[in-house]
Amino acid sequence: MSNKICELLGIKYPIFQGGMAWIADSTLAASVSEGGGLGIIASGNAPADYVRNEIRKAKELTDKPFGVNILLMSPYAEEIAKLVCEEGVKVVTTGAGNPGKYMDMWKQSGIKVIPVIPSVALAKRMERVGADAVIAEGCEAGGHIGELTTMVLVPQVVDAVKIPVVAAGGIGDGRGVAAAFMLGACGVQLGTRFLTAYECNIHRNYKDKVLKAKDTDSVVTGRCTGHPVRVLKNKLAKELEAIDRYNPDPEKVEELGVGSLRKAVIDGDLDNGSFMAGQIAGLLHKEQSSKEIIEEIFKEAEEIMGKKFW
Ligand code: TUI
Repeated sequence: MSNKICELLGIKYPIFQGGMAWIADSTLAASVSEGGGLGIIASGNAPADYVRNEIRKAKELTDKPFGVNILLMSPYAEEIAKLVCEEGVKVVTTGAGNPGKYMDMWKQSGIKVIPVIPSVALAKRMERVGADAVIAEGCEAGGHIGELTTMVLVPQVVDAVKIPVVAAGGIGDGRGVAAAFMLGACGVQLGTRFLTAYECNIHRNYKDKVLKAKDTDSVVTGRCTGHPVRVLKNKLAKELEAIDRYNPDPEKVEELGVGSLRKAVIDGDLDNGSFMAGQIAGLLHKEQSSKEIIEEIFKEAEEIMGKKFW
């Protein structure tokens, strides 16, 4: 059976690995692409040279398609937007903003553009300016999130646009994938599940924190800044939560947040790190290779659906 996302991108399974800042490097992205999904290198707030190097490393590791995620609030977004054209990247996903101003340049370079959107209005705008598909991300997701849950966002976006919709947020296994397809999505993006991949080079403390998390262990911080972020609970998250609740102070939140993702990913600093993860972390208890993750998920989804639907 044909699937619009698989056809659009030339991949085996309609699954993307989320472009997680500081986390999704060429090793993780290439492992997902080799496993039949779409691996995505995160540019986060990194300079263009870092991203160029990761793109070149990924090309050495796989000849399958992979993508680059551009965080639109990065100071290097403009430079990286040009770099993906120079490097012949096949797919760009975007986060935390409106990529409208880069759209023509990317389309002229033959790049498939798939923005992450948290609302129907932005999905429609993205379709109008030429997006090839959209990723509708619900607030169950880790990291920077919108207001709506995946369950309500996905079907409303599906009804509002003609381009394919990829569902993200709260999906961790074959049941979640089957549910996303029932809502009308024709692909999925998973971040948190790939944190448990052997090929995911995060600090041991980060991986263990995800593997040990239970259903209620994440919290949304930074609401007062206008950029709410879902993280696993720890000392820093409690401090940030208290600021939001009792004494909203965006500058204080920014100050505490600076470098905190690095502290989690590189240093494994359990008190002061920002351990971004989605609500589905509570479901995850084992490490696997990216290929095993993808194959297990689609075997389970196929069993539930009673047929191959991709
Ligand atoms: O971007 C993400 N997730 C992220 S980015 C990130 S790095 C970061 N670190 C600290 C503070 C904030 C971010 C960690 N996780 N997901 C995609 C996503 N995009 N979620 C929400 C949005 C979004 C929000 C508003 C997309 C577009 C948008 O548009 C506003 C507008 O301009 O209309």
